[in-house]
Amino acid sequence: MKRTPAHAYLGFGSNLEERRENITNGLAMLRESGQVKIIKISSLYETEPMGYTRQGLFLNAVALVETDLSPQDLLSLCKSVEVQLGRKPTVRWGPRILDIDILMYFMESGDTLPSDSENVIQVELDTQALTLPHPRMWERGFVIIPLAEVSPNLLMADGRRIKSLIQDFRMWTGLRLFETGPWWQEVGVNCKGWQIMRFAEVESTNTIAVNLASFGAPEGTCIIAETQSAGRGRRGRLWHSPSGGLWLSILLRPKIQSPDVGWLSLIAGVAVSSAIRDTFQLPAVVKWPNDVLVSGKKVCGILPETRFIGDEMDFAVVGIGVNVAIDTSLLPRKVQETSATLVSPDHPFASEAREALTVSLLDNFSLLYRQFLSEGFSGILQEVKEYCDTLGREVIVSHLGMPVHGIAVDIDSDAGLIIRTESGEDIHVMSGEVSIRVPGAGYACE
Ligand code: BT5
Repeated sequence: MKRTPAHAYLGFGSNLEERRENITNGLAMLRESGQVKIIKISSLYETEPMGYTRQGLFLNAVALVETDLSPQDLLSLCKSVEVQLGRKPTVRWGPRILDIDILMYFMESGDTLPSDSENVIQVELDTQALTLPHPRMWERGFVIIPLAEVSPNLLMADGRRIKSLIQDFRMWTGLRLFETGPWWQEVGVNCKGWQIMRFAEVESTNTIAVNLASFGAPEGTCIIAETQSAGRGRRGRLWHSPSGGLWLSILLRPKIQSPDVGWLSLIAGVAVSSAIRDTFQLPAVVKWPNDVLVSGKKVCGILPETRFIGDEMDFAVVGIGVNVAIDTSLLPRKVQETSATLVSPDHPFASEAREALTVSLLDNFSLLYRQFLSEGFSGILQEVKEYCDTLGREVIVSHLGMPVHGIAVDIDSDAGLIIRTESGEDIHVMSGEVSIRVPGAGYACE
């Protein structure tokens, strides 16, 4: 009888020469051995070295693989790949071309993945050559975060799911997202694909993304800046972007004809709200069409910009600004009254928290965007409605230059807001300034 293949998690690390290529070459060699099938790979993370710290930054990733090899034979294969790629003996935790560790190894009694706990047996080993599970993996953010990305539902010994560790911002110490997606396409697995470009200070991440798009940059390019000197809001308004916030722009190239981009703002709004809920356990909601609020205060603004050639969209840039850990006293007094930051800039893990939010946000955005492309806006409408706090509220929206007053009763299949006026007429508004009536206090938020 043919044995059901085992599953293993492998950790990859490289901090010498072409780090990214070292890891992709290692993955390709494992696959080409014919004895390892690569099922899923995490994003690439750049991490500060531990132990021997006078060396360059590492790139790390985790892969889930399927194999017929025993743990010992899998280890031999990994070590021979390291050697073929030029790894030389070095000090413990010293610089290396490529390190491949077996983190965990699961035997299956059925055709299941390790996150389905019932049919799997985790192999435990303690020999001189190999200890399983890897003895130090739980203390290492550069293992846990990518592992949680690959298998968020993996059960830990204490019964918790590994995804719960993502919210422990200490895990993100010394870690930042380097690249997701295309880096491992070469090894033959599909991906979700964000190519991250980081800047210290820019005028506006949207301006950079629009320029790159005009020069042919691909879908999935993502610009992140520490600060913006001329961040933009809608209609020429200023977006204040001190350090501590997440200021990013995503480049998309959907082949669609509708000139209206309300769906883009709403996808981004849901992706941000859901990421804030997961990462900070704060009750984030979408205020139609382009804000995210926590307890009535604006914590995020969204700015889509598009270019069409003829009837077809050439590109869309979605600018997203999130006040993750900003000093709100740097904002003008009036803006302070309507806005908030998710955590204080003095939070000991503020920058780690921002990194965790970024990864979660990009993951959510990918899922929603792909669903939108395959099913249209109606495919994500229900989720949008669940996050949209504007529904059921008394609002005033400026529509065709005139204020429309009524109750926001629904969102239509074009992402427009349906407002029922006092006379019972339903007016569909495509985008606009929404003021929400706070009982007993006039209209709030713009
Ligand atoms: C927005 O415009 O809310 C869209 C903001 C988009 C910002 C991102 S950051 C990355 C990317 N690059 C850019 O240059 N832009 C995007 P709007 O709905 O027009 O709201 C602008 C108004 O929000 C301003 O007039 C202020 O009242 C308020 N505001 C400005 N900065 C803020 C902040 N940091 N937090 C909260 N509110 C702010």
